Amino acid sequence: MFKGAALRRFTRRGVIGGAIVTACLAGLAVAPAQAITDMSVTLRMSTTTDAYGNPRVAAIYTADLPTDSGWGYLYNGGSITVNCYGDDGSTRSLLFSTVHTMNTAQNLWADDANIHLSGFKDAPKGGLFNEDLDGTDEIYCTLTWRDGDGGTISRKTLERTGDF
Ligand SMILES: [Ca+2]
Ligand SMILES: [Ca+2]
Repeated sequence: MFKGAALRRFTRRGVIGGAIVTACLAGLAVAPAQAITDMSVTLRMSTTTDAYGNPRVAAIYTADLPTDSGWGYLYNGGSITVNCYGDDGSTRSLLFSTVHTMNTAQNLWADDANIHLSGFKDAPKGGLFNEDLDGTDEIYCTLTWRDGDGGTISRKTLERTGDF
């Protein structure tokens, strides 16, 4: 009898222990990805000259999204839409719009701590970014992250002013 009870206790412990180990392993396997809840963005304007000495203007933008599951989000269809505008008081004009995904651009990638975007759009000076005729052009961008489930985060860059 004693031997049987001890065996049953042992077996019960074994079953419970096994269940705990299984639960822990399952927990590890299905642990939710670190949710993306923030995004920092930057914009700078750069004026250069091309090979023929003609001036060009570039809008250079970045985004960083803290997450330890960046490649997972990108493989599941994560994207960043960049819309850049000229500011005109109560109105604004869309200068360009572009969508970055892992599959169509090499400039959207991840490491162990972040998803990164580094992109630019350039044009001749006096062209695309010449959004006002008074020599003071005001450019800003909104960057919108969309994950594969439809979750979004949007951030607006600082406005950059110059003769573009
Ligand atoms: Ca303006
Ligand atoms: Ca202008």
